[in-house]
Amino acid sequence: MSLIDAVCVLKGDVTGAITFSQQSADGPVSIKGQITGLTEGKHGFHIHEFGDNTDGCTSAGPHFDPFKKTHGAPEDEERHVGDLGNVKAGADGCIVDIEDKVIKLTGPNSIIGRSLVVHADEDDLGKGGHKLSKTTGNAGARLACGVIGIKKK
Ligand SMILES: [Cu+2]
Ligand SMILES: [Zn+2]
Repeated sequence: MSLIDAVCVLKGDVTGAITFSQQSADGPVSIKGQITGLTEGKHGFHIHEFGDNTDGCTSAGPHFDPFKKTHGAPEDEERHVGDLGNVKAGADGCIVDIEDKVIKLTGPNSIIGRSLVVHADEDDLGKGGHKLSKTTGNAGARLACGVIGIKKK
């Protein structure tokens, strides 16, 4: 029995449904689901600051970054809270199965009410040397997004 579960329905050029589960107050969050329609390869996968889709995925704003860090990999000390790295799509689709220690479903790192975004390109995890590497990982267009809400029991 998890403490709290959240869910996000991704809509846009690709579609998907992703659930977030946190088992204990300080525990990691497990992120599971599927995305349909992605091209094969890696795609940036982030929590963005705003749960606002009034102007499509653009109004989701920048990466969720309450501590004013630079963009990085999920395992880096220096990362945005929202930096979940990449998901990887194969010929038969994309299964998401990630565990993250930084995002939470309660408290200051809570992602509830914010947006999940999947990108056209690979997130370079801040190490690509592009002018956007340190802010967005140069992950390209926002293919789909959705607001993260509390999941029905
Ligand atoms: Cu993003
Ligand atoms: Zn970031």
